[in-house]
Amino acid sequence: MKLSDFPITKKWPAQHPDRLQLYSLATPNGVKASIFLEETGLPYEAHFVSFETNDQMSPEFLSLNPNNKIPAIIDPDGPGGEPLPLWESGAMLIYLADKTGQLIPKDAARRYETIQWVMFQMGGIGPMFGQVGFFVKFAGKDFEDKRPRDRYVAEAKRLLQVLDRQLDGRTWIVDGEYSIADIATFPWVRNLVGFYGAGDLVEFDRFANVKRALAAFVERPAVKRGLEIPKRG
Ligand SMILES: N[C@@H](CCC(=O)N[C@@H](CS)C(=O)NCC(=O)O)C(=O)O
Repeated sequence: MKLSDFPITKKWPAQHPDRLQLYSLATPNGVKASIFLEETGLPYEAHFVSFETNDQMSPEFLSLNPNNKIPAIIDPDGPGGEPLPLWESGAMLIYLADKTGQLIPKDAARRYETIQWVMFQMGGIGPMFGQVGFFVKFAGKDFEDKRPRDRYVAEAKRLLQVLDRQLDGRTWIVDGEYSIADIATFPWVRNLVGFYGAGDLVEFDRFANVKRALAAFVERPAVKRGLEIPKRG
């Protein structure tokens, strides 16, 4: 199969078919992929998926990701030299780290530790912080009953506490080495206190180690670039 055989390339044509194709939007899940790609320098082409026009529901997008969510990629040079379509940002980070040999420890035990923290983000931080966003920033903020909001705020605090303990005495999440665990996690922390404006609710100031690591994360030049990719179409 060639890249041009993928229906998504009809809606988002590849200018550089030899490069990795990224279909995304600069959300906390989307920027995980663009930050990784900016950090490693793997050549890629970014395509803007607009939620305003429900692009993620188009037949072309669904042909790549039936779960109608960004980010998604096609690596034209996947395993065995064949194109590899992939979605779910955690799977993408692990795949790209293995492909490039970057941002994941080589040592087996630390590699699994890194994957463990990526899963912690995927199963905990992402879904729970996302719920906080719904109840604080989006439609749920007008609900009179504050119990659902408080439940997710409490869970977000608990997760921040876990992260804060892990970062105690460590620069980054896994043994001081910047990795895909950080790339998965910090866009969500940034979003919680930034875009969602939930910093006071989750008492963010209590989590000094998380605060310090987030500040270091957003100062990285590749992170600054990745946070703006893809550019709005
Ligand atoms: N677990 C997925 C979640 C992806 C996700 O929730 N993406 C959101 C944007 S941050 C999305 O595409 N939403 C569009 C929709 O639900 O229609 C991942 O990490 O890739």
